[in-house]
Amino acid sequence: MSFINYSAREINCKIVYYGPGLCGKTSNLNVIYKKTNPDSKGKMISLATETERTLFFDFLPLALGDIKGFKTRFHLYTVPGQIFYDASRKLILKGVDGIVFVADSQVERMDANMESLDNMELNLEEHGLDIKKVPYVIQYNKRDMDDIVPVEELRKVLNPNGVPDFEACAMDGTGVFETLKLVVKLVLAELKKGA
Ligand SMILES: Nc1nc2c(ncn2[C@@H]2O[C@H](COP(=O)(O)OP(=O)(O)O)[C@@H](O)[C@H]2O)c(=O)[nH]1
Ligand SMILES: [Mg+2]
Repeated sequence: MSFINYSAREINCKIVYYGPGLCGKTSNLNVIYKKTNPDSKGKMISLATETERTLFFDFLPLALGDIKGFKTRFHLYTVPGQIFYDASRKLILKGVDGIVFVADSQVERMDANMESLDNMELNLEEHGLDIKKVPYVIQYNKRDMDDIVPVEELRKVLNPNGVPDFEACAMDGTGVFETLKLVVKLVLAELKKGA
């Protein structure tokens, strides 16, 4: 549900990076932020969850070209992974235009991946959204680590519908822009359908 600002001639889109705690969501945004031209990005807000009174998201507006004279502005968010921040996760999904599910490839995080995926589908449902209809890509992160699940297995378990998926190492940036570009492309395609 993109937000159109007619006076500024801007279309605002929201992309949410979802996934279990420590899977690499913030690392994705850090890479994107670092490698983006200063003219096309706003301020990144990134707050730790350990301290009190924190906002539980990362936020990164990115301007990525025009549609019919309107600038498109993408707002990238991450959700807190920990179980007890469910209310924040739900809130952050409100009005989402595109989703990146970041999976942690480590064998020991497979249960956490599945739990987070279930939680995401449930929270989307509560907003009346169906993951089969929202622009959606999956990223298998931490491919550089030892003791990881083979991609074919990750696919079977986390991607039964065969949405676009990517291998990544968010620490060095591998796969980060491929993932972002595809979800942006899907969101823009959806926008043009409605335009
Ligand atoms: N080896 C490795 N470590 C990663 C990768 N991505 C993230 N990390 C590390 O995993 C930890 C958690 O990452 P973070 O982005 O904060 O996870 P978040 O909780 O999903 O936001 C950090 O120490 C990162 O440096 C990766 O692809 N490979
Ligand atoms: Mg984070």
